[in-house]
Amino acid sequence: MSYKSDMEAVAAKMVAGGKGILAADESSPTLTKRFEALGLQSTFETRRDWREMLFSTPDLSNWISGTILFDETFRQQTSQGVSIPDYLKSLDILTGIKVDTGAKPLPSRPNETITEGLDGLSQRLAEYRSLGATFAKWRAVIKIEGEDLPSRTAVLTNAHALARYAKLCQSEGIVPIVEPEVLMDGLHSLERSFEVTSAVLHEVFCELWDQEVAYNQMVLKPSMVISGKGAADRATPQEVASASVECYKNHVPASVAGIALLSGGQSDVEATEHLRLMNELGPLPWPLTFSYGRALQDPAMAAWAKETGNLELAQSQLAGRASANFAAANTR
Ligand code: 5MM
Repeated sequence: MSYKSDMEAVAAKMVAGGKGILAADESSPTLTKRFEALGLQSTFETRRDWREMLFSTPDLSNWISGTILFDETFRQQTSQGVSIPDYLKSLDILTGIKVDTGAKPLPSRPNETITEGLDGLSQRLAEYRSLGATFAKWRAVIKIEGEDLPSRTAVLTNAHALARYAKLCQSEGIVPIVEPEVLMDGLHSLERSFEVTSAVLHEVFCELWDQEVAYNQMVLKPSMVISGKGAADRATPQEVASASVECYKNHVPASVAGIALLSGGQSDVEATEHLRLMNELGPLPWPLTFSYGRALQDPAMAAWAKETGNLELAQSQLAGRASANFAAANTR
């Protein structure tokens, strides 16, 4: 059975009109860490309540085309007893699912990781599709440290796994989000970030090509080209925008359905400003939008911690970030 036209339509919808993707796919340990830092309790129910609050934000689908879920949320029901994928569908929001099983130490390179999750992936994708998923996500994590990291081994193995995942997704009728994240942790310069992000995107697209992944049926979720968090002379927002766009233009084929950036630990305001400045450099070969996690959710989580159960307070924070990023992605 050919899913080609369905996947083209889903990929186009994910990035259409400046809408973006809400990355709400924190694994339970990660969400627990974020909750506990704010004094919130993390249980099966409290995680469900938090996510239901996010998804039920009034008018969310004006700015958000889809949301990425962790398996736990995917199988949960709203307080009204509706499955989360069905609930999102009723709101005209596409359901995505994180299918990697995490970044694990890379044998022989203990300071670097390889993202795992390929075993049994076809079967898992078929099940997710039958339950309402239309797209998936897999995140590779690349660390910069001096001139030694990342190693070529880390870049090549992660690029290969990303492409294996993407091809399996397309064989099962699911649009892959391909997420090679170059971490912004560290002291590195903008130039080093440019060099590493270029090398990573180059290898990722070589692998995607070799494994015959259809570019118009996928969305790329890259990190920005940005100075390390601890760098002495951090690049300006304008420099980040120019370097990022130059890097993507060099390495991302124009037929890719779209680019949806990750925020990677930037502040919410900074992530929006970078997106705006990049779109100002257009016209670009692909729609350039957002797939933020922390940069969309952080202010809402702070409000939720302050007054848990006050939906309006937290939802107004999410609406504020989502609409600001929508506006940034529509900058011409
Ligand atoms: C939402 O966080 C995702 C990762 O969660 P785990 O570490 O628990 O697996 C992550 O992949 C996220 O989707 C992207 O990194 C984008 O999130 P940010 O916060 O970087 O925009």
